[in-house]
Amino acid sequence: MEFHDSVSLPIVGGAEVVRLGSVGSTQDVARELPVGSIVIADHQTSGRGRLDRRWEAPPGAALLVSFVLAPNPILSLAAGVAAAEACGPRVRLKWPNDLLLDERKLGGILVEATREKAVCGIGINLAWSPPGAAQLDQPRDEVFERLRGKIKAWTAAPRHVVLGRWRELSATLGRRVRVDVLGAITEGFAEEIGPLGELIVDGKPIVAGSVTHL
Ligand code: BT5
Repeated sequence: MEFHDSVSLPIVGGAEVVRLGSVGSTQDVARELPVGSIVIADHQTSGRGRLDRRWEAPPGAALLVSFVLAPNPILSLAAGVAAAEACGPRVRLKWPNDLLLDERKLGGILVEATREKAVCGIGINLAWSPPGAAQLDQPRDEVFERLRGKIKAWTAAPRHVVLGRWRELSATLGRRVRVDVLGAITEGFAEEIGPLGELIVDGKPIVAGSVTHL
């Protein structure tokens, strides 16, 4: 499919899919749109991850999409489940928000929420990946259409069902991990995820941070 600037296609409920050629970040366009909207871009000049990290992808080589959704405390995990299923059976999840293929990072999820809405950005490497990362080598439109359906289903699913599916897809649970919470490093055994998606390491809940599988 061709990507054009500023072409909008109506979807049910008055929301829209905005398809862009080049944009700073799909997150910033999505933030201004109503719940139900989707922003997809061919290229981002300032794609971002968490904590102001950069998200890199050459033009046309990745799925770069932001969904405007209702706030949901386990959105990051529901989106991870949706994205893993949209990619295929070999994809696993690393807490809190990475998609892994053969233990390498295939994609990432960034949730930026206000009281009214949550903007869920998903980046998936398709035809290119940075050194040490993975790529899916599947057509962008097909991955996007599957992802759209899965996001709809998993964001509406009951919390215990999302958590159960996340556990099945997890590459983190049952492993020794190193956790970095704003520079404070701990190591331990990743035992479980709690009811709000927190990672339980040696009995202690971790609500945010970066995990390395050991
Ligand atoms: C993430 O952050 O993994 C969330 C990435 C979300 C990107 C999407 S694209 C659509 C939407 N619009 C945006 O502007 N963002 C979202 P984090 O866990 O902080 O990981 C970021 C780190 O991943 C970087 O510091 C790099 O080390 C690495 N990285 C950057 N680009 C990558 C890529 N294409 N593939 C694999 N790793 C990458």
